[in-house]
Amino acid sequence: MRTLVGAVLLCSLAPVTAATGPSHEEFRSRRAALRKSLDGAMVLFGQTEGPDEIFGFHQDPDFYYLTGWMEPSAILVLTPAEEMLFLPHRNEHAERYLGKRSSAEDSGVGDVSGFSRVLPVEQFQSELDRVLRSNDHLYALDSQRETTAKLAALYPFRKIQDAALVITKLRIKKSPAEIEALQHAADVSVAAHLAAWKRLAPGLYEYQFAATLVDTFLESGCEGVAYAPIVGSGLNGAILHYSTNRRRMDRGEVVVVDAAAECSHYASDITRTVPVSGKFTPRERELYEVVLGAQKAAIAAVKPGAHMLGEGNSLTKIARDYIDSHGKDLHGAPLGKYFTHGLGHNVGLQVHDPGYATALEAGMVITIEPGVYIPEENIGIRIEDVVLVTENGARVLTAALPKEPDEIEKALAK
Ligand SMILES: [Mn+2]
Repeated sequence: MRTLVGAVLLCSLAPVTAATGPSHEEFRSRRAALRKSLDGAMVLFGQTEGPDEIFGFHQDPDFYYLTGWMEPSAILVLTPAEEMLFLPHRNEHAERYLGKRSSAEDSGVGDVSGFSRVLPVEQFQSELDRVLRSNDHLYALDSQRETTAKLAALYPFRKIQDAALVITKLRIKKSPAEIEALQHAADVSVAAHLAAWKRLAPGLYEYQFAATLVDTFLESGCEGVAYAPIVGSGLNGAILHYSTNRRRMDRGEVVVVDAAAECSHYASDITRTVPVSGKFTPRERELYEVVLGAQKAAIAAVKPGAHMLGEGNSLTKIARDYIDSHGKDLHGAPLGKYFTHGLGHNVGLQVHDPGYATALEAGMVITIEPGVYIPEENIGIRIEDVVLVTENGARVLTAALPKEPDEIEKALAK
């Protein structure tokens, strides 16, 4: 009976988000991996409440990656030898608005947080003083300007190094649990595109298409969008980050749909370009085949050791060369100059997950998204998939969404 009461108490203390996403064990092993590569002390500040309670609390992604902690104003201290989570005291006034919070005094806080040492924030400075006696190097995030400036004021004779690269080196390679989460976000996003395709017809507004996408994300239990959905028909398709979504779509044009869900903190990122009437015109299909050929050529070259960028046989060069050697604009010029953005980026907790110039390694997850944008023809075409680099090649996490033009027309047929 006593255990039962204990379990019930713990449940009522647990933050809602503990039920989804990776386990405490996963976060603990991330910290263990980071501490192994650390040659000093690292201090990370969790997001504070901020002025933005209307749009909800968003944890700092690096802080989340290492802690899974979703309550505001926590601080993390890591050294090769130890790890500590600092929590603010209870604030009854704030809790009336925002719900119950954990504090270092709670009896079950170790189980709730996954940390064996949880201390009140008042002890942060004395504990940091202590660990710095045996650690020369101090790491903090350059991106957390205000708090890092305060640290620098506390320790004027220490050079504070940016923690970002150390953390990115871990974040860039996804664990099996992360790959599972990314696959789930991909699956929900694919289902959302298919649901929106079902209602696509001349006369539908871009925002109505977006509504079905977002509806599917939420119905599937995901938090929402990984980024503002882009539904760009006709000339809007040539605007790379168009998200106004106000236009009425018409026959004889294609719509660029770049939209994906965020589920249990992990993002996806998919683009498809589909004909509003259900059938590509011959010119649309011609241009579409060029982008598709470039995307397939780049995906076929994804493997450990390949490079995204560079003049050698990089994936970007493969895609650009393909676009430049297939198809022409209305003046007979090659199409490469209409491919006006990067070929892809890392995906993970963030849709644009941090990365750095390095050869691909197994476990990295990237997008491959060539496009051509020709305002003179009122057309943009982009095709984007999320790709996991495997030991000997690639696995396309978003492969379930058709991209062959015949398959798209079949899927759009009413
Ligand atoms: Mn993308």
